[in-house]
Amino acid sequence: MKCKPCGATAVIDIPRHRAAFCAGCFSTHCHEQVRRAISSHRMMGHSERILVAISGGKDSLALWHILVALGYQVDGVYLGLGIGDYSDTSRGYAERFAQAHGLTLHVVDIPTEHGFAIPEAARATKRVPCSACGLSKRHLLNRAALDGGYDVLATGHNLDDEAAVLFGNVLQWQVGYLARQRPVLAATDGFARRVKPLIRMGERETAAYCVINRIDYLVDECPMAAGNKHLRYKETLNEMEERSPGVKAAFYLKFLDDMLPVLDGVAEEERALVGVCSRCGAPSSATVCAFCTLVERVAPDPAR
Ligand code: Q46
Ligand code: ZN
Repeated sequence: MKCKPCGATAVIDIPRHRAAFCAGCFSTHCHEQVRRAISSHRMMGHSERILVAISGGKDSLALWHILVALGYQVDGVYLGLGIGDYSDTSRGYAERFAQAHGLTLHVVDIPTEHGFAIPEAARATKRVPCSACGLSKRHLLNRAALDGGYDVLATGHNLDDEAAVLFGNVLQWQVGYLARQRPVLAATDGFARRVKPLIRMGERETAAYCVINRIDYLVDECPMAAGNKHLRYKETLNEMEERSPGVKAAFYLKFLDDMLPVLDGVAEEERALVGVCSRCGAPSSATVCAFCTLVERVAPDPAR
């Protein structure tokens, strides 16, 4: 197997691109995929301050590494979820990466700062952990970006993640969710701009990028992920991809090109509904936002 760009011995093949790459050309290829995603969706500029959400896993660390290599000014933020050893270990990977590369990492620890851990929130709300986790992440990462004066919040959602979410949204015809499933969500009152620069890279590619670039990442999946329906959608899409390489990228990337423009009007309507949370001032269509409602339920403030 020969590297397509340079002819050296290849270390990885990417059937969807009908190409194999040596280590050096693979890193260049990944940088190019991210550069293309950023420029074709006008995600951000080099003069802007970027905050990247870091979990300690392969996607977020690869993203941080690539954005720095592409010359962006990027700090990281790690969110402590209080998921036992998993959280302690993942924080260690995030901190070691930041230290080794001389980068700034902010840490927001939910148990210390908000008085609850994600497993408790799941028990109290009687919903799957990812539900309380997802809403806490959205709220707290956005707040970290706004409070830190960043222009952009970048997350490590990759092609597999986005294709799985799209698959779920299509199965249920969740038109509102489909309209908001964008690689860039523009800044609005109370929301930092959110971008997903890894939409052109699959998770096998982010893992290979980390190995090739000696980025130590947490391999273990979150113990609370069991039963997550997106994992099942990923398996289904992977089976299809094995038989027809490229089908996953076509499903998602063609949605961006051909379907999202049709849904522009729906996105506007959803945005027009937003008001402000009476407790924390975050955008919310209810009097009290979903995060403040969760905190109230799991860790009520005795003074209130
Ligand atoms: S961290 Fe949180 Fe994920 Fe764990 S509880 Fe679910 S959403 S699986 S990316
Ligand atoms: Zn609130």
